Amino acid sequence: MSRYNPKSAEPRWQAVWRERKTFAADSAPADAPSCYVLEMFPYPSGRIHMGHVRNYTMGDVIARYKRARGFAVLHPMGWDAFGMPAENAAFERKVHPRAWTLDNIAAMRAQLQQLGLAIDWSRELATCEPDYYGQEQALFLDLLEAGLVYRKESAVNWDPVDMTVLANEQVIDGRGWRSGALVERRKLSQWFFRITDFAEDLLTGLETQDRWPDKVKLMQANWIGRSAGLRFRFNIATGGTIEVFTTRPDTLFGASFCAVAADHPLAEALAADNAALAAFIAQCRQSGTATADLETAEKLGFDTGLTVEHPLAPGWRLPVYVANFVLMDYGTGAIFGCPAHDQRDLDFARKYGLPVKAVVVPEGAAADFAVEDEAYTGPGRLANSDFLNGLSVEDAKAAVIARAEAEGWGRAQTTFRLRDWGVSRQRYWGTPIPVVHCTACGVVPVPHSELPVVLPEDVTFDVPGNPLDRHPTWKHRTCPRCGGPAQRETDTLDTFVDSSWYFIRFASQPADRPFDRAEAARWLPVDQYIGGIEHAILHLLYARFFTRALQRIGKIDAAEPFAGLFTQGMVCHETYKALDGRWVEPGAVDRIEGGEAVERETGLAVTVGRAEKMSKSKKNTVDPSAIVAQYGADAARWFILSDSPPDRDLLWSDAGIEGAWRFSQRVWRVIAETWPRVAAAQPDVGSSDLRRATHKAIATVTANIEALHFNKAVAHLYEFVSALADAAGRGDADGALREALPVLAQLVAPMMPHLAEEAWALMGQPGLVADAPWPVADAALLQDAQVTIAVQVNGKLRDTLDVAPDLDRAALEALAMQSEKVQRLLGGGTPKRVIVVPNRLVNLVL
Ligand code: ANZ
Ligand code: ZN
Repeated sequence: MSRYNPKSAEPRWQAVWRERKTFAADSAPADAPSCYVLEMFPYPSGRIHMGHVRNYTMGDVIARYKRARGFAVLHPMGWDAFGMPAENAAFERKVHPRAWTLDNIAAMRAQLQQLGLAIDWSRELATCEPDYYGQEQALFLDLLEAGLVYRKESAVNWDPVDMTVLANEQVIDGRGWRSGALVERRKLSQWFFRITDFAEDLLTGLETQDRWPDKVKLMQANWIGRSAGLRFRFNIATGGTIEVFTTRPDTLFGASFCAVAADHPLAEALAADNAALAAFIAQCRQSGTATADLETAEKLGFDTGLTVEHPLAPGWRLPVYVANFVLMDYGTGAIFGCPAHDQRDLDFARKYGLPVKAVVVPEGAAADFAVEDEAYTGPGRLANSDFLNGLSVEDAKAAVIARAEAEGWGRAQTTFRLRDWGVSRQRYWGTPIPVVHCTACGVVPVPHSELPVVLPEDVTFDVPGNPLDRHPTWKHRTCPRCGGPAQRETDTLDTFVDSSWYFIRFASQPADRPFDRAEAARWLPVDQYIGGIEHAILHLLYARFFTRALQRIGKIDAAEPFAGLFTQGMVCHETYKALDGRWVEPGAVDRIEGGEAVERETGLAVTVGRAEKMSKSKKNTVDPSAIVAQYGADAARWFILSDSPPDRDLLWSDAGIEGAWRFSQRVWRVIAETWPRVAAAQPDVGSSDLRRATHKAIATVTANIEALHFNKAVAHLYEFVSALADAAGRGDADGALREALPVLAQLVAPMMPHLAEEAWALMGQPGLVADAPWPVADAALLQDAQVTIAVQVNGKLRDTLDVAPDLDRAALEALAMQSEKVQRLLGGGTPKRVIVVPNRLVNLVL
């Protein structure tokens, strides 16, 4: 009995593909239509995990399938190589971030190559290399020149002991991760991308993304957060005005206070001669910068003693507070509070004893409808509201806006929740921002001819802070404009900038510019992008912004970078816990008789916990390389595609991978053992069952790969192989088997590419299976030989008929009437009516 040995076959075929440059994107004929298949590039953490295997295998199936369909396929790989973990490693293990990163890349590249991915490795890139980040600096300068990059003061997390800025993940329970000191909010001058300029575009653009999951589009829309409302002025009783923004102008008669942000200019001005207010503002600044913190924090206010006049009711005055829940960077940084119809305002009003007056009454509620501890935010009719009484919420909004515009104290305005993108990071391991600060000229861009601004290698991590800032020489240089002394910007770019354009750089990698426009036009947008749902908001939004910004400055044609998006589910595994509470990794657990689980080393029982996402903390991970070593890459690929729909979680199990391995051997056996007998057979041109099964397999696998239903494609291949094994075992149908076996190799090739090549070669088929055109199903053979017709009497199933397809109504009715069961129910009578659905059913109504 012949056995397939992945250990020798897999590296052998990988070498063949590599030597022949099989998967080079430009190896296709020039007139081939293009297809760009991309999986989110990995962060080089050190080793690949099963989530990577799932992600890259799915992309690989599409890439290989599209190649077989005659597309020129771009399927590249690279490394999202900047970021904090490398600096942490430098601090903890005294290894340079660059060395750590490059070692990790080498290790992970070797692991990915073991999987036999159809990748054009000639286009590999790492964002930490000057030839990548130097081009990113060029793009930064272009955006700066176009006014899409600017500098402004913005809050950061400041560690007062280590005297350094902290990333959000370095703030643990409000304290610095190294010093343990309470973190403060500080203002620093930082760089921003003007993403808000594109807010409306980014929102409406979602409507054209018809191959994106709805949930991702919804998350993006919520993040952009478009609000229509009224912007208007309150007059301060003692002079001056406060501008507020509201989405509920209809509730203006329910107002009971006005509030400004702690950072509002009015608050700052009042604090100058009010120590208590200054202390309150300082207290507000103590809390973290994250919006989530602000949402959940207790609502606090400070009564300024000022009052403002109600714009619709002369003589009515509202108190003015400084409040911690009003944000300076949304709307105008000031609000009016209507406690009855906004929960935050209600909490605030209850705390400070302010009036709560309901002005929107729900349909059917009593006229004296009142709000207690839950604000009413639903629809209804206006009450207690002068000229608005009786109007619906929407009509009342329009009425107030019309009045404000007519009287000149306000105007309709649309606001977005989306903020400009702060890209400054006070870190070493990132793209240096290519500007210098000159005492005479201010901010001066580094001339393009001097790019890349390269990171210095000789840096230390033994003290806190940004190594670029304390490097003895790096930041000192002369001003490109006046030649005087100047200092380099020591902030580096957020690593999300690196991942906002890598897919464009994959399409072409000229040395002298970020990309070639024609090549970008040829490949973009990405036809199929695949990655985790955790990137549904920021990464995708930033990439969409970047593409639009480049389009606006005339550098690229596409507006949307990713035409198709797929978010894959997670890979899960059971968890195991020893009696002493330690997590035990799956590889150290044995199943003994009776199914009980024990720790191999100690022989002691372990508790089997429910399946959870594979994670280091619970030790329920399985190392892809160990799986490849034991079962081969093809079995791993097959299993990871087989068990669940690709957007759902997948449960990894020993039984599953073993089943996949057995199936790979079965495919091999049916080909290796049957081919010698049938190779010389006369091809069957009839319509035998096996020929029908073969063409049905082609059609089903094709349709399921197209729809990204990989698990269904796999399920059908199990069936097909069973049919082949049966026919082979019977020793007949040689002509049909001769046709079917090479088709089988082709259909499994996207999932099990090495086995498919080995089988293809064994059958003496021309060239590589990777290069063979995808098989085409013969439509005539797809028609079922028979269809099953349901025979109903008064809608109840009474009998079935197996008949030739496409019989006409009269024939079906006649056959149904002949049914014994029907005759018995008819008792000699005739039905009142007969309903016939061809190929499906006959219903006799008595
Ligand atoms: C009065 C009002 C009455 C409001 C009411 C709501 C309900 P969205 O929908 O998210 O855009 N707001 C405006 N600027 C703010 C700021 N800088 N910080 C905190 N809150 C601010 O939210 C718009 C609403 O959030 C606005 O409408 C305003 O409160 C508040 F029954 O105005 B509203
Ligand atoms: Zn200068």
